[in-house]
Amino acid sequence: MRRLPPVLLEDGCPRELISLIRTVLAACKEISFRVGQGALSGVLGSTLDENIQGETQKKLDVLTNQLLKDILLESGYVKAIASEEEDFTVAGNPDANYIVAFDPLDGSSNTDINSLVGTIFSIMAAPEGAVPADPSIFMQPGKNQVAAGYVLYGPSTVLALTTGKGTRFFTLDKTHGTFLLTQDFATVPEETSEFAINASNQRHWQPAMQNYINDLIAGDTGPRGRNFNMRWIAAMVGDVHRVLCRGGIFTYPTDTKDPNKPNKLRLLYEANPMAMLIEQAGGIASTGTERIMDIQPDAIHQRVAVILGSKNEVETCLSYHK
Ligand code: AFP
Repeated sequence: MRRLPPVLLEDGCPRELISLIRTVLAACKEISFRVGQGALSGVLGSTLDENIQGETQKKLDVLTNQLLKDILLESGYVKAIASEEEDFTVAGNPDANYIVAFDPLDGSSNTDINSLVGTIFSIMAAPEGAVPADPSIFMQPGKNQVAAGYVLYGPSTVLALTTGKGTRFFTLDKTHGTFLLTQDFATVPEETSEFAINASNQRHWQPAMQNYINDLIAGDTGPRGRNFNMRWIAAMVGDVHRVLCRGGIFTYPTDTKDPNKPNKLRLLYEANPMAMLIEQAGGIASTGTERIMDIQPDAIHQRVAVILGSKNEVETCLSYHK
């Protein structure tokens, strides 16, 4: 089985970018071990702190953020980092060419029930002459990403990675500490009968999403004329992995539950990297009104509506929004 560096070299991926990806993965291997230790290493449960977004931090949120931050900044490959768990961007090496945005442990509330969690990352080139301490270097649309991926800590530890030449899966060989290529060029099936949404928010959705989901639930008695199945992992990384493996539509739409927070998922380190992985596998990623990767960000922790997955089903969902 082929290892990660040669696969990326064959793609013509710059050596510096490969080294940066390997640096991210070094931290992820450590995270995989820590998550796997669970209650044995005393890392489950919450801290007494909240992050800038008002969410209670899990102990593993703090630990995984520190691991990624330390290893990335020490590597010298990054000009700056942005993280879900950091209030502001953190400056790195002024001579480095890349910036990394990450969610160190997506779905961290799942750690307490031994369910799926993962690390999501997005890599972009730093603008020429940019100063590491300037947060505006992250204000680039997702289409500028040079690499994006996630590491899913499940029964096996799986990396989904794209450098713009398709989406691939690698599985961590835990005996040798190496990510091995286990699927070249993942493809999201165009058709699906599976959807993922937190249906408890239904009464807060906008009419377009209400109508779309009602029609899915009506199944063969409704306008779609066939039955649909629902799944919800409560960790985007797990839901997107399922969509990449066997198709589906995943959405976290705009809602009116909290007027100060109409959208849940973060653009820079959740929506953008997942959008790139999905598009590179033949799927679609939209907010309902525009392509996610076309959005010009204006804040590090900006949130967006997300509708992604199988091409035909996402297009059907978008037709309700017109
Ligand atoms: P955390 O990373 O803070 O655990 O949040 C996970 C998440 O942002 C995303 O991964 C899930 O799809 C979504 O939240 C789950 O939200 P619900 O609480 O509505 O199920």
